[in-house]
Amino acid sequence: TSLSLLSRFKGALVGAVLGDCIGAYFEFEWAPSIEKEKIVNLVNKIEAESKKDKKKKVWEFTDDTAMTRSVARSLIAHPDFSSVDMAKKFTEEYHKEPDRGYGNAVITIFEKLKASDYKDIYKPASEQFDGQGSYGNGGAMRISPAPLLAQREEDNDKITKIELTDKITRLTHTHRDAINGAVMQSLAINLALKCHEEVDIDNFVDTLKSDMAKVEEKSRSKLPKPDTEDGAEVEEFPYCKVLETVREYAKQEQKPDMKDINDNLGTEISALKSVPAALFSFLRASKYGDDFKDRNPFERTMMLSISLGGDTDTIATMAGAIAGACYGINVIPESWQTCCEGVSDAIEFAEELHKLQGK
Ligand code: F2R
Ligand code: MG
Ligand code: MG
Ligand code: MG
Repeated sequence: TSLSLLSRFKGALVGAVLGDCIGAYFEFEWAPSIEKEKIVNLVNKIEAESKKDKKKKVWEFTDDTAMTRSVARSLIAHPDFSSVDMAKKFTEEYHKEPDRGYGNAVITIFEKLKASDYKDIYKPASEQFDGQGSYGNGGAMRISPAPLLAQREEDNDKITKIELTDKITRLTHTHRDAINGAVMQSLAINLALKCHEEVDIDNFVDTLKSDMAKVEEKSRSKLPKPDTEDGAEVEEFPYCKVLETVREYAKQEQKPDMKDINDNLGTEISALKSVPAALFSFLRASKYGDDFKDRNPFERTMMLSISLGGDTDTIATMAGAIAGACYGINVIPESWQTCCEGVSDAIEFAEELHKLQGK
């Protein structure tokens, strides 16, 4: 039987929340990798906790989810996209709960937007880092509602999806790598919405690579070349290049070495060094059990993505969105859902976005 689109929408948004809440547990450690026992223990703890009637511990979401919720709410209220509304939602949410663990630089944008009374929405982001823009993964981490909404524009080919992602990302991130990372995450979610039970890794990577080749070709001429510290030559197609490494590690018979993943994909706060790790986690876990053999592919995606270390909440939120879009809500453990903050809202957003299909 084929999965309903609604189930996949719920899976994507709930997967994103769970990745953030569970992954955040290790973000402060900023470890090069997390031992599998630590992750198994945390998951066991969550599953035991869910059986409690009273005083259940709730794992809280961070900036990743705070911003995703604003993207969802804004797109639901304005399906044709309102930059002012979305910028306001980001800014108001930040001022309401500033302690969700936002990036150090992005908060300057919220201050400037508020002070300027939302006059020039795209200006503060373009001024970040002396005009270079942020290369952080803050655009990619929050993008999941966009490919769900843009699913309705299927006939319009991929342009709509890419443009919507671009406009949402630019509100805070104007660096080429941040924008293209958000685009790759968005396209990966869209592809996952169409996956069947068995994920074809080669086909997934090939499709993504051919789309990213067009995206990177376009930004070569349109977006400023990023500065390099030592004046070294800038890689013109960094996402296309890393996709080959993702393919290799996802497919190899042997369990990949964590150090290799860290060195060659990255688990950092930058988009270029975190979006590939999320995609790798999803693809690898679709085929191999590795350290988490007794778990289903969704659970394995989450556990593997956290075990990579570094920016764990963000890599897990991105991996969770892709896996959820692929496998749907029914494979996501009930116990995880009851112990994470913001799950019922995510389900509601999925329903609202689903209602907008065909409109
Ligand atoms: N902020 C966190 N976690 C704390 C990270 C501690 C870590 N040890 C560390 O700082 O290395 N998590 C949340 O932030 C990430 C999303 O960030 P976002 O929204 O992209 O924010 P921002 O401030 O724009 O960028 C993040 C940092 O990246 C560096 N950076 C970005 N662009 C740069 C540039 N052009 N030149 C130099 N540095 C740049 C800065 O340090 C920024 O502060 C997620 O992980 C989320 O969970
Ligand atoms: Mg976070
Ligand atoms: Mg920034
Ligand atoms: Mg993070």
